[in-house]
Formats: sequence, C-alpha cells, structure tokens
Amino acid sequence: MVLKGIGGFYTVYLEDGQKITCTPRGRVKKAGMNLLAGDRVMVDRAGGGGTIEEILPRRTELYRPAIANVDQVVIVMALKKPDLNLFLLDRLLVLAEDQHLDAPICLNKMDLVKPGDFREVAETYRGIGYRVLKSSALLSRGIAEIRELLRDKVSVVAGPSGAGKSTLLNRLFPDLQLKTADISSKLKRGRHTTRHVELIPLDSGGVVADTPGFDQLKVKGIPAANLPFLFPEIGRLGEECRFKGCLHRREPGCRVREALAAGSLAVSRYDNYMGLLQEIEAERSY
Ligand SMILES: Nc1nc2c(ncn2[C@@H]2O[C@H](COP(=O)(O)OP(=O)(O)O)[C@@H](O)[C@H]2O)c(=O)[nH]1
Ligand SMILES: [Mg+2]
Ligand SMILES: [Zn+2]
Repeated sequence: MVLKGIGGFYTVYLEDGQKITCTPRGRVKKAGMNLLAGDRVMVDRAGGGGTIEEILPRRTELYRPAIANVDQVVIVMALKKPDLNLFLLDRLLVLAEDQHLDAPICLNKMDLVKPGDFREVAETYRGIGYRVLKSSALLSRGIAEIRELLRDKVSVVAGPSGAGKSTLLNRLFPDLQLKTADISSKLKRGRHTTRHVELIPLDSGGVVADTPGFDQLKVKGIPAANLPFLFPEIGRLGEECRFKGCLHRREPGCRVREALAAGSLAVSRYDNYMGLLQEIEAERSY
C-alpha cells in the first residue's frame, strides 16, 4: 500500500511490514493514473530497489484529501473549545454518506463538559445508526475504543481545526509525534499544522491519515434530489411521503414534517438538512 508520495517517490508499505521507497514503472505513469496514498500496488524488488508495476483497482477514491481505498472517516468534534457545531458535523456526515463511507463520530474534550451534558446529542446520532464515542485526549479516555475502531481499516480522521485530532492520534500512537496546535503556535506557523497526505500504519493493523481541518469542504456537486438520502433517517421517512421526490419543505403529506412535529426527528437534523439544501440550490443559480 502506498503511504505517501513526494516528488515522484512513493513510500510503499509491504505485507511484511517493511517500508520502502519506490518509483513507478514508465507504463504506470503513461496510463495516466495518479498514484494516491492508499493505492494498493504490485512492486518489483529486483535489484534491491522498488518499482511499482501495477496499481490495483480502487474501491473508493477521496479527493480532499486525495486517498484511495478509504473505509471510514472518523469525525472528531470537540464538545467545547471550539463549541460543538452540529451543522459542521452534519455536513461532514453528508460528505461521508455521499462517498458511501462509514462515519463513526468521536466527541472529544469530554473533560471540558459535565458528564451527561451531551447525552441527547449522542443518542440522536446513535438512533440514526452512527457509532458515537466520547473521548478526552487530555485524560486519555476513550482511547482503547478508538484504537479498536481503526483496526485493519483505512481511516481518515476529519473534523474542525482544534478538535483534537492530532492530539488523539498522538495518544494512540505515542511515537507518531504529530504536530499539534500548541507546538505550532510556539513556532508561529499558524493553526493548519498538518499538510501533506500521509497514511500511518498502526501496530494493531490498518492505516490512518490525519488531515487538516475539513471546514472548507463544500457539498458541491450533490444534486438536491439526493440530499434527503444522505440524512439516512430523513431518507427512510421520505419513502412514505405522498409525493415521490418530496424535498420535505412544505409539500403536503410529508412524513418528514410529520415526524418533526411529533418530535421523532431531531430539529437540528431537519434544520441542517434545510440549510444544506439551500446551499445546494444557491450553488445552482450561479
Ligand atoms: N481539554 C482538552 N484539550 C484537548 C483535548 N484534545 C486536544 N486538546 C487541545 O486542543 C488543542 C488542539 O488540538 P489539536 O490536536 O492540534 O487539534 P486538531 O487541529 O484537531 O489536530 C490543543 O491545544 C490540544 O492540547 C482534550 O481531550 N481535552
Ligand atoms: Mg491537527
Ligand atoms: Zn417529505
């Protein structure tokens, strides 16, 4: 598996755990396929070097960050500092759903809130079918669960800047030494401390990529008609709306609005659905 590529040189993680630097054979380059981190490749080791002979078919392909074969996006959100932003959480979930990726949610900095403060939020997302973990990188809480979550998978860690992504990964794998906000502010290098894409192999199996904040990610290119299905509970409810293609605004016989009125659909989820719908429609009118 390709872990990273810099200037035409690729670090390839072999099945026996070795990491070697490889260059692609001419015909791999000619095929016009850009090698991505996460690509599974066939390597020729004749002569002691490493030549990438073939890129195996990709199961999935993410663009930002550019990583192939991702299984899941672990969404890390702080409960405080910065305050939990459910609109951003739902946006990340929509992007993950659109790519057919699992998206476990990790609510970090639980040490900054009272126990039980965010129970309702956790229950809402569990009710939809998402895995929800709570953690504190500061107190090393929830670390074992996260390690288990990452086992044998290709994972991308996403979430707003400052949520604690790098700190959590450093807790998981102490020899990682990823830069965190504290260190970077000392170096006066701004807050976006994580730059290039690199998959890090885990002792327990699997690889993980730390990413810079996903805050700029747009829901660009998602057709309005698909959006309801990217909120799984809204998609399910919508199957019983009176009109096919109901967008759950003011249409008569809308089961989604009924569920909202009855309190069985979270108000924040509906509001965020409407917010993203508006964003998509504004995009189209440019
Ligand atoms: N109180 C508290 N602070 C944390 C926790 N996790 C991270 N931090 C702090 O939050 C800041 C941002 O962390 P960082 O890992 O750089 O965030 P990233 O931008 O998501 O990678 C740093 O000052 C960390 O020390 C936590 O669980 N509790
Ligand atoms: Mg970071
Ligand atoms: Zn409807």
